[in-house]
Amino acid sequence: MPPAFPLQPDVIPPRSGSIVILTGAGISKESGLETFRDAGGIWSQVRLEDVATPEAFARDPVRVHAFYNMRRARHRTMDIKPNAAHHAVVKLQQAWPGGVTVVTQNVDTLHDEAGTKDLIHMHGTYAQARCNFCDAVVPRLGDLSVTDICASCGKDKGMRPNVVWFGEMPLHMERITAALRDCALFISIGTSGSVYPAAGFVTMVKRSADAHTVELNLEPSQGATLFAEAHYGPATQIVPAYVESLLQSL
Ligand code: BJW
Repeated sequence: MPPAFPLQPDVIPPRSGSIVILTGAGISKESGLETFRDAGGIWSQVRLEDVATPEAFARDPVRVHAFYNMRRARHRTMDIKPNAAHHAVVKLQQAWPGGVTVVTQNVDTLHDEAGTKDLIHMHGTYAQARCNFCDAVVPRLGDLSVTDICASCGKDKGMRPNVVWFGEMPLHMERITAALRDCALFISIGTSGSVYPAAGFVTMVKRSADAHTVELNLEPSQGATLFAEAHYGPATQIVPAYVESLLQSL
């Protein structure tokens, strides 16, 4: 089916060139999940200092668990499913000869559910729990609580969502840096470009690789001027359209 939203890319990378896609909360918005910094978003409802730092967890773990239990339950019970943008990313990955690595800042599991391969959850996922004492990671789809006991080390009070909070080191940075260093095309989808190190990837790519850079977003992000090309509109329209236009070049 032709894309409902035709779109002409400025530059088509060589078919043997690899692609890195960075995604943020905007790609999951039309699936029914909230973004952080848009009007009415998560950070307008709760202070990040109260729920998204290791200090917050040390001070009030019950509150932090309630925040993530609520988001996990919303995903589970509100029939949240991957949308056309998540599926378009998979389509590109299946067809692009040079390979596509997907780096997501999102802690939801919509890319996984869409069938994305070579997927890096740089901020972890709320579908896993991690022990603060021994670092054991286990799947967790239901609620977490301070009374949970780690199956590996047997301690209580240490199980936390396996997500990266402010002040913590994002995950898999070596793998991400290697993918960015080699890529021919960097595509940023639905992220405000306000949280580092992800916000700096576009600059890293321009410095280390002779890569083309594209922003796909509802509106210009904080880092919009850093990108060579941009297309604006809802992710469910512009991502499938952009992917179709790349695939037509093959
Ligand atoms: C649509 C759409 C639609 C809407 N279609 N688009 C001072 C200067 C520089 C850096 C720092 C500083 N002080 C502290 C730092 C470091 C700090 C940081 O960046 N702070 C900034 C706030 C300044 N970063 C860290 O602490 C990170 N760690 C770190 O830096 O370690 C040291 C290190 C050193 C060297 C190398 C590597 C590391 C850790 C950051 C952890 C972020 N954690 C969170 C919470 C995770 C768990 C959870 O989800 O609860 O991650 S914060 C939150 O922001 C979440 C997100 O992943 C992240 C990014 O948000 P995102 O995805 O961009 O969402 P929004 O809401 O901001 O934007 C949505 C976008 O979608 C918008 O643009 C919309 O327009 C668009 N949109 N609808 C298309 N339908």
